[in-house]
Amino acid sequence: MPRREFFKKAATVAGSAVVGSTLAEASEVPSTGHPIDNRKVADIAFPQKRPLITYSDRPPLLETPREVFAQPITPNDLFFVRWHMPMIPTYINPHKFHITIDGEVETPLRLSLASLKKEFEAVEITSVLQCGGNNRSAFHPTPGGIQWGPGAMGCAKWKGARLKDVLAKAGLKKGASWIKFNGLEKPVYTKTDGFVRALELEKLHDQIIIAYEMNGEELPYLNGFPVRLILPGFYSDSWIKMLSNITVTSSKPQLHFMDHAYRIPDNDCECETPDNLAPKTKPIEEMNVNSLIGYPVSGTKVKANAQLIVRGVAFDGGHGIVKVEISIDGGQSWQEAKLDDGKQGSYAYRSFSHTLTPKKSGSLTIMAKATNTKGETQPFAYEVKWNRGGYKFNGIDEVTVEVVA
Ligand SMILES: Nc1nc2c(c(=O)[nH]1)N[C@H]1C(S)=C(S)[C@@H](COP(=O)(O)O)O[C@H]1N2
Ligand SMILES: [Mo]
Repeated sequence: MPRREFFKKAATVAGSAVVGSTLAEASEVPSTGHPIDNRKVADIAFPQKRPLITYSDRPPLLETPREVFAQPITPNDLFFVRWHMPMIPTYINPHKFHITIDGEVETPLRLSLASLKKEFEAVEITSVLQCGGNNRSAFHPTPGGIQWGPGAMGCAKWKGARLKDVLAKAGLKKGASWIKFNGLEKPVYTKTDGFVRALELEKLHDQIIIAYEMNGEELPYLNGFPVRLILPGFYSDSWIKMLSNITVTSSKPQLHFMDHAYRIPDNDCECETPDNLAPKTKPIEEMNVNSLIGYPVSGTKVKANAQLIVRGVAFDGGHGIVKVEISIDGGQSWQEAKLDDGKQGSYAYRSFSHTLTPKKSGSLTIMAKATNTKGETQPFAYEVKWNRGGYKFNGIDEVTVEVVA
């Protein structure tokens, strides 16, 4: 599409967004249709948390504000929170807590937290945890579900036992093919399906762990104390919190939250339109390439002719980030940002920084675009293919700052 046309199209999209029009019009650079950040943190905080953007308090649905992503590790007390069921246990005694492993195993196990720590090799992995619906509100038309901005994600250092080692101790029976995971919370009505997820045994690998530590501390209660499943590279719908039961099965279990939620169109573009929904769907699974600017945030006043250091994070499903580029002319030209040393590993955030000097006063839109080792990159926000669940949004990020003389 010729540049003119696509900017025209983008302007229409921005104009139709709830909050998009005024800033887009004020800017000299045409907007790409990315929503403007307008979310505010709540006045009150949940236990073990600082105030976060709050969508619901029962169950708690909390989003991390953008400025937290100027750093490559997300602090526990600023980490986002998502629960499906409102009945979350109000107290768990770590000395009495057990996780059971049953089903198609030779020896069913009942492991205490202490034995999980003692009997299995402890491994550590730094990994991004991102909700499949992160940035759902950027889709047009907006799909139903929590209207997340870009902060339904975080990156932490997780420590725990390999799921593989725990299953080996129980001994898998011949014919074992799926692993089912259940947490401790309950639906309000007994007839409502619990949040149970399953993983195909084929997809088990060494870096899937049952974590009891997050950034060197116990997991915050709302992030799954005392243990949760870590599936590096996969969207977090299967990262079961307060994990209390693992059941091995010989066939694919029928589960509401596997068969009806967290699915995308099973076609090449993983896309559909509201009036032409794809007939077949598949689980969302591996994360696509994405990036977010943590500093500056939209609305920040910056000085003309002074250095501005743009900072943020980039990541994908584990292939690794090779490049982050910054544009200040609406995506017509790009400059490569500096990346960190990558020592946190390919499942972690790769942080970037880029120094620029705004010349003119007025509003300035800064965009960031990441590319991974497979050459996969981010489309403009208005180019992102739509799906009914609002999953996997990875449009080029942008913030609009105010340059003052
Ligand atoms: N037990 C349990 N685990 C769960 C969920 C849940 O509702 N219950 N939600 C999943 C989803 S969809 C997300 S996005 C992540 C959120 O993890 P967090 O609350 O630690 O950020 O937890 C996952 N694990
Ligand atoms: Mo999620």
